[in-house]
Amino acid sequence: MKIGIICYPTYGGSGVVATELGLALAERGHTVHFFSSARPFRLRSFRPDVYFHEVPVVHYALFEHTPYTLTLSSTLYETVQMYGIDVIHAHYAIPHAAAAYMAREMGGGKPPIVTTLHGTDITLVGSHPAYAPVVKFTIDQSERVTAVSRYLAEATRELIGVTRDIRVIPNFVDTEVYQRGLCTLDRKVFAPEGEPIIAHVSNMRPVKRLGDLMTAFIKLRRRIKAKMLLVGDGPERARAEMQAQRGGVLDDVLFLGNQVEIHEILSVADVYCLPSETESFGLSALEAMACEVPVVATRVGGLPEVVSDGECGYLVECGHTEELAQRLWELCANPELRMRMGKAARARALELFPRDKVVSQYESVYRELIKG
Ligand code: GMT
Repeated sequence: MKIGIICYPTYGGSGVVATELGLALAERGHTVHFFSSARPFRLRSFRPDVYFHEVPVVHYALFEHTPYTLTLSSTLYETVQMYGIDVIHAHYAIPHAAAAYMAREMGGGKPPIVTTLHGTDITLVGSHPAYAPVVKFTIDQSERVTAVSRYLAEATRELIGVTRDIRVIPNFVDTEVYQRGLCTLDRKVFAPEGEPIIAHVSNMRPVKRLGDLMTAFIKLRRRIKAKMLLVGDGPERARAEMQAQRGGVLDDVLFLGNQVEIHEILSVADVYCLPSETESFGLSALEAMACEVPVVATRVGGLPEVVSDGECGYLVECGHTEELAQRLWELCANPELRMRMGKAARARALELFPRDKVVSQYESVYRELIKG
């Protein structure tokens, strides 16, 4: 099959899932065309069956904001005509589903569209009255719609009033890459005295609640020596750095910025923490689980579908920093417990979210459409 994948190029779960899916499809013999404003960061090496189409951003004095949706629609349409793409897969509804719709209509109703909802395209941005009508319309107009968790499928019905069928296809992890045994990093670089290491990976937006993470870490440090690795960058980083400094823990918190080899960092971690306000899935938690790292996360959104409470980590109430600190302490202070939970976490990742099983589900969605 020839599959067109639209995604965001930057650090973020939807771009990661889209890129890893495309690469896995290419490995299975399909031809994949990626569409994005820049090369997706996980699309590193060359493959003859993987194309990347950079969507132009055309400025003009009259435009206060460049109409990216239009250039994406044109790029999609042209590429479909030229390469005979069989199906367009839009990752993240805004504005990708709208551009796919426009390209399909320009092409006389072809090719069919699969839209995958990732989370904030519904929960934070998509349900805003300024976007909701077009998000609902383009979801309704897609031939198939998938969501990364049961929670997100339900939220799409509740928040936007979508009534059509939404298939749940969870995110996945490549357990061959994300595994502890392959790590080449020396954990002493981060924790010279053998301190337990807590890791967090995010785009550091308010929804990730870095303030809660830092408050909990400051509380934890009063009880035990520990280090924290923060991977990623974003608007809340500076505030978190200040909080760490004021709390007297800056020496124990390492802000590593955006990183590509996340599995290396996760593999030296002892606990993963994701205290988000909302999280449709929590891909980074799954990646940590695959590396045998138990997770302490909030009981929100799709996280309970990923992290089983008391088995591969703990779920806590959002905003309860005392409970968060307590659970972090339990794992930091007890190597036997975190090892047992880490093993259970990897077993769950292998059982429920392995790459091949999930990629096959997407493949069968495409096949249904192409046959149809
Ligand atoms: O908000 C983010 O963290 C980025 C966003 C994205 O566009 O990648 O993440 C969403 O999609 C991921 C991949 O499906 C999910 O794992 C994240 O849980 C989801 N984020 C939220 O729901 C906040």
